[in-house]
Amino acid sequence: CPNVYDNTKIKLQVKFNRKEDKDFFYSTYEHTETEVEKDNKTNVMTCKNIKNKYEVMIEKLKNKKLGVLIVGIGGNNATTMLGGICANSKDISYIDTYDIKKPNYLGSVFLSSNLRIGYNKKNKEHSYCPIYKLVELYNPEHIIFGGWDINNMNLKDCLYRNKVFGVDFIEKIKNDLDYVPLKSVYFKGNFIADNQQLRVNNILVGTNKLEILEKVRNQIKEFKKQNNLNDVIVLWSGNTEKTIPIIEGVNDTFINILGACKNNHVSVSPSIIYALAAILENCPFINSSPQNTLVNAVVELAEYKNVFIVGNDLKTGQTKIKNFLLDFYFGTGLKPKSIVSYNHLGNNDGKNLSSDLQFYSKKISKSNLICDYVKANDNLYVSDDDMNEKNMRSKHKNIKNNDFCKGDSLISTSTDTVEIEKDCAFTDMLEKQKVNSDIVIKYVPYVGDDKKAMDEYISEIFMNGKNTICLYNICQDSLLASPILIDLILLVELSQRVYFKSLKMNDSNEKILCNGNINIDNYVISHDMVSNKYKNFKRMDSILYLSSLFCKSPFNSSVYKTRHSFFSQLESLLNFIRIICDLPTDAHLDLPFMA
Ligand code: NAI
Ligand code: DG6
Repeated sequence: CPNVYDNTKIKLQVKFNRKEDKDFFYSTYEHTETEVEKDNKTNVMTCKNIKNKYEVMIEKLKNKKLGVLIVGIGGNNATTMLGGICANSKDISYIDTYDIKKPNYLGSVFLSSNLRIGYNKKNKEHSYCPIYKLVELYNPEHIIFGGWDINNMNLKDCLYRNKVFGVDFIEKIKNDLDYVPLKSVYFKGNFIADNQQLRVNNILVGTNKLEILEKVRNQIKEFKKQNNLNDVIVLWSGNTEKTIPIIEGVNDTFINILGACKNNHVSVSPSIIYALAAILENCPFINSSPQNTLVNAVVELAEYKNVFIVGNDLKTGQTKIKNFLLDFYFGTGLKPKSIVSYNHLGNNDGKNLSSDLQFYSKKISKSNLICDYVKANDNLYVSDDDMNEKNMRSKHKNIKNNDFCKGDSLISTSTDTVEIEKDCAFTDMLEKQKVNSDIVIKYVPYVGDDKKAMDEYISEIFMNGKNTICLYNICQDSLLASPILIDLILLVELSQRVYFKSLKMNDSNEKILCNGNINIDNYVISHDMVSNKYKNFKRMDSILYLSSLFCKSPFNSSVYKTRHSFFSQLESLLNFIRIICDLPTDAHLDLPFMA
């Protein structure tokens, strides 16, 4: 897509007293974490405060050129994001039914929300500022976009097919989206629903999956070269795929998955091919869908190459509200007991999800949230424990399908017991049953992108009373999702320019993927790890946990467990911004007012 507009709306407007040179801004940060040890016999927790000092540097953007390759570029979310960015860039006016409208970036944390920077002594008021005025972000309107789709429809026609924007809007931007998607990765094997078959007319061919992987790498190289880009980010915005089985010797290590590609193993999905290709080309990979693309083999490669990976699934509507409602419940000492989430929609995403296997991936993703809250608030459920444990143990015996992860034949079933067992370890399952939770999604073509969502929350209140809250939400699904795609791109780009030096950093911890070169047949990856070290500074971990705010099912490393609290996800992102701007983190204590 041409992206030639010079837009200077996004620029720094806050002055700091921080060090800088021609390439970097510098700041320092002292972090205190409490190390907790619990004695299970006495139930006593011993706490020790651990301090660590960091030096931080952010690389200046200067003339950096960023490209983004979108998988599923003809889809609703992708074309909505591109149309929105284009309209903002051209600053068009358009008629929306009756009124004249201007474009905006509502729904993007980076481009529309404010952060508290401090306290204004004169006015005795808190001071707030849009994030993009505080930290140097890449202007989305300067990104060079390209991408793949299994359907070869030109994007300007996709805008009409997808039915998100009105006709006047489309007419004003469509020529800027004159682009035919690249040939794509498509494998038989129900990765996406059978009902998508009619779209498949634009695919790469090869004798095996390894050959296809190489072709995708070449497409990325070509895009980078043709557009003279410094960096490329690959974003999966394709249909939800089925959840693939985790198989030892196949997708557990990078070397094994290369072998699996070569042998055309049925579990290697298209999204895994894009992820591997991206990382091998040193491009971060974002998974905006729920499926488990980020298998251990992908993670291992990403960590080895120090390339960022982000997933899974966008937290846009129902789950976003669920997230902060759970903050409200648990934060105020209420006890959720039943959460039922229903929605129907009629876009192509809904059509794909009307197939059991793909629905299963989405269901898992939409259900994940509650587990962590329950674990962190175990004290609320003590009296329920006996009952639940008895119930679940007896159900557990009846589970027939609990080994789906080990085989290839994942079959979606309708009983909750089986689905829960498939998703969680037994202990998690117990946790989960403390709160009944169910997810229903129906495909109703007539409603198109205007998703209708209904939620019922029942919580226990004082003296065993009950409090029921029902929500009815009509939303334009793709308009909620697209700004989050922009945020993820901006976050990953920013994170690529941020380096930390910990005084306690231990360099000897670096992973070694293989000794020397990896050589599978004629496929050679040289051991040319691009070090992310710069003047002894290091980038953050490959698994970019700061993206949790934007993901329904935040993917995290085995070292750090995901924190599902919406408040803590938002604050961790904002504190990250504060740290790199040499501002103190916000403790949310209004001590200056007391002085
Ligand atoms: P969509 O169905 O409109 O677009 C997906 C596109 O991907 C289609 O154009 C399809 O042809 C293409 N595609 C499928 N497999 C491909 C492959 N292997 N290579 C290249 N292209 C491929 O779906 P939409 O609404 O854009 O959603 C995209 C994803 O984002 C879905 O997984 C959806 O569940 C997820 N999502 C959507 C949210 C929303 O609010 N709209 C929120 C959270 C996640
Ligand atoms: C129906 O649930 C379709 C899905 O793709 C959702 O629209 C999407 O995942 C958004 O989910 P949520 O729960 O954040 O509204």
